[in-house]
Amino acid sequence: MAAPQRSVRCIVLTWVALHITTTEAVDRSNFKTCEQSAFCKRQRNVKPENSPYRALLNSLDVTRESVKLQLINEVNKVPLLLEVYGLRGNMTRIKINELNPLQPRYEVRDVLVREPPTVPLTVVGKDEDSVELSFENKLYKVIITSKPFRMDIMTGNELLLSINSRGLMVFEHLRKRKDSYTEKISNTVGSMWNKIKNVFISEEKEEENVENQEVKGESEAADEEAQAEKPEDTNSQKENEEKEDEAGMWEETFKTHTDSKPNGPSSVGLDFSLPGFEHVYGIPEHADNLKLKTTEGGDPYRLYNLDVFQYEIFNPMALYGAVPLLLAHNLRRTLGIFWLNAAETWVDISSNTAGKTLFGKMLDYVQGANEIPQTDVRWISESGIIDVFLLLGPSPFDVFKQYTSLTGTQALPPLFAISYHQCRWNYNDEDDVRTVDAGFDEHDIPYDVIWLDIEHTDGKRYFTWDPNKFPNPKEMLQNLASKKRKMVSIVDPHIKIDSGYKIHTTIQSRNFYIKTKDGNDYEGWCWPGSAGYPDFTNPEMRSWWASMFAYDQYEGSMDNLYTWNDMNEPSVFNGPEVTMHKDAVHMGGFEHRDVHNLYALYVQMATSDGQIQRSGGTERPFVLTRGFFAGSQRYGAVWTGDNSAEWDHLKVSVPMCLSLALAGISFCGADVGGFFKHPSPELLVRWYQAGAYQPFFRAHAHLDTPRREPWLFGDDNKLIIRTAIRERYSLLPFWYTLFYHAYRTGEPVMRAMWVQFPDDMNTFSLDDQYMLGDALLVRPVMEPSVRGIQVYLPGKGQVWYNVHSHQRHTGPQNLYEPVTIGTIPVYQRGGTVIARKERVRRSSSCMQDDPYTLYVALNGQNTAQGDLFIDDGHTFNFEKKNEYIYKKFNFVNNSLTSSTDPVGHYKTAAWIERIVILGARKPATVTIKLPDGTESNLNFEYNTETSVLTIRKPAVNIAAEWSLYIR
Ligand code: NBV
Repeated sequence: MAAPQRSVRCIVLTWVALHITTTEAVDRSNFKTCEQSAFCKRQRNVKPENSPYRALLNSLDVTRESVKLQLINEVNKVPLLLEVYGLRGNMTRIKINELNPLQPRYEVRDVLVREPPTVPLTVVGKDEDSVELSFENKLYKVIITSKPFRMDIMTGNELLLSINSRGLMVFEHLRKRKDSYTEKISNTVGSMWNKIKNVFISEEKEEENVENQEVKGESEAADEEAQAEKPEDTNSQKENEEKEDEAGMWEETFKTHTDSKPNGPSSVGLDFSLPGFEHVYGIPEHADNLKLKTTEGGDPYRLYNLDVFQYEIFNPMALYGAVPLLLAHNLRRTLGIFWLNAAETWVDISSNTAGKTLFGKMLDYVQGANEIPQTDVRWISESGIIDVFLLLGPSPFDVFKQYTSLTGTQALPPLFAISYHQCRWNYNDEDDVRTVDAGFDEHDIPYDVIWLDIEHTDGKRYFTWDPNKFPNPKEMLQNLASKKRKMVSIVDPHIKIDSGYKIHTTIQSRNFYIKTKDGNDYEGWCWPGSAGYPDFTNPEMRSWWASMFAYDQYEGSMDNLYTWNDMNEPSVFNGPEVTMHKDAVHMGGFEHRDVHNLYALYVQMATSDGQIQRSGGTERPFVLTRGFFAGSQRYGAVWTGDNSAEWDHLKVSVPMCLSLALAGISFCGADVGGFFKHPSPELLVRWYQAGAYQPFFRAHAHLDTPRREPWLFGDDNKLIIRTAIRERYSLLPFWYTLFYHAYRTGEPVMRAMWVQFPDDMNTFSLDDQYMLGDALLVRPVMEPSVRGIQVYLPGKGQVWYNVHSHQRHTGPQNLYEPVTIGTIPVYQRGGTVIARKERVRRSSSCMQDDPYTLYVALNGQNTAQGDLFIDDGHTFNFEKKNEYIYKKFNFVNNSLTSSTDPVGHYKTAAWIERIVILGARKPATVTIKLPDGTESNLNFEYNTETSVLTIRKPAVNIAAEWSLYIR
């Protein structure tokens, strides 16, 4: 590898310095618009019209597993292969690839948890222009129309979704560059060479003919049909040839970077029409509202993992992660489109009702204009194949189940990981760590984890410690362990090129680095200066990386040290759009272009495997990642990156995490307080209150900001922050149970309101309030100096209780809730039971055996149900040895019953110290009956004003079965 030149080094360091200190917003010009991205522009220039693609019905090949047939582009005659699969659980998969690509096109690996089980597809009808397939006991029909090619998915007589109905499908086939000789030659020598040039051209054409004939042999059905209709005149061919010369097809320059594109154009695009749908969601990560907007007249939503410095909010620009899953919802059903492609992707959304006011829509309705609302979605990716899963619901929870059956569910985090985390860039040295840790005890604020950012390393060499600032890491970790606390250290994937650094020399000698197009180790600039980037797509590389987390490899590490993967988009300071050159080469010869959005997932996968392995497979890992892709939920948590200490950034954290949750990633949070800039005390307080009710709860701050530990903002503010953090701790049993469900069934922890109230249109666009599970409605205060907030309480006749005042409200209503700086508006839904631990201690592990309080919130029918999951909080024993307790609580007929799943067995000393019943009537007696028949009276208090019944000391072990009678 060449040594970096001094001048280059200076430029980059200045660049980095500017980025660290500036307070300006994002420099948009660093990032491409669709117009500046050649493939996006090419694809978007194709306007709705008759599609040139035709399905060759003669080539239909039906097996038990799939239906295959060929498609032909009538213009260029390149044959494609269409595969349709019926998948178990109301899904279908559609794959389109070239029938005979010049070289294999990349197909995404390691995202699907297994080859999805199929159900038989049967041909139920066929004529010369269409074929009709059905699956799932004829519940769904797929109609493939030949000319032009389109597909329609129906259930009964209802059209659910159409594909290529707007004729926007574009599949750029791989080809040889036709003008490579001609350009070079004619530029240099001139007309004399034209003769030779012609010779080359005819030779090339001949070669091509030979190749085409080979294709013919392999795909007779396609070719016969295609040849039969080959147009006499060559106008369309000419058009096509002209397109092959378009700028940006074989080379593309953005700012100072040139993408060599040795494989030429290779993009794929397809349109989907969703009749009857006006609301679409998902495709994180964007700093935008929950409900996706139409993109006509602007840029499409972009999915390309990027390190965007000081990102702007409420726009469709790409951010650190990408999940190509879009959900559509209406009053009757929810659908999902999962576009499995890891290349740069753009998503255009249009709608026939966009821009119409509610009044306009009503007028249409009254006047019987009767235009069915429709949303159209167009996906465009730079390379790979078309591989799309249609998740047919019909309920939101069905879609979650379908999606997570493909990509996996949220890993169950260790309990400490859903507690409070204290981070900053940087805690400077061991003394600093000790002082901050002691500060939490002194101020009686619980916390579980203190974090070390890049400055803790020896010169940004990950897996090492700065010998002066952190000379005794084990002692430091031991001190934290004595308080049952943990630490997280940062391990980024850019590796300092330094012949004295073992991690680098091993990666280099094992040939594990990503390569440049010329076959050298790819080198980019990042925190350590010149850095190599391990090829995490290589399973051998990943397993070696995992082995680096062994206690004897990562010196100074202990079992209470966990990991943070930052900059894994990957971030390359001197690369195009601050990331890796697309023509860099990975294992198997695939270009970075093909796998870009997968890189971060692989980094987190290898890191989390490393943590599992170091414990011999017993301990659950915790890894935080900034970049992500579909499936990242299997490896840990995600945060929303470098936000700012601004009210709008606090606000956008809610839809950002809600979108991630819709796309399978429940473990999400935003830097509490905002990363850049310094928050006002009010903003900080509000952020803690909001963060306490988001799945990943971590305060973090930029190197240049003043210190922000919770006690530095005056006593009053400290107490409010403390209350918010303590509220989080008391609700940990509830959070943990929600995560257990996410792990088991794929349902999100933090839920968009419409997920829980799918038939209430008023919830469809809400993104300043949300549900935790089905029980708590949270509406954080995210505006400065307000005395009250507006909250929508949905559900006809649905009862809601303010969790602090226990005031009862009935939905649906828009409630005005007066607030003070201490208020966090949270409501428990009538009909639910949640468990809390109300003796908050210094960390979650200290509370392991503490007693529980059950909160039973009665609905209008005086019933309620809830559950609770308990295990040791950190091992896989719940899974491997059934060492868990799973409880169900059921309140009906004035009696509360606690039953236990008979499979689980786990011993705990924790007991129930209180049962609080919201919305109760005043009883004469309360008794508890145990399975052995003993019945005893319990003490209780009744508050007539709030209708709250508090039953003291049932004093039964949480695992026990019992019934409580209120008479
Ligand atoms: O490692 C330093 C920071 C980190 O604190 C932050 O959380 C990451 O998102 N990192 C980005 C790199 C530099 C940001 C300017």
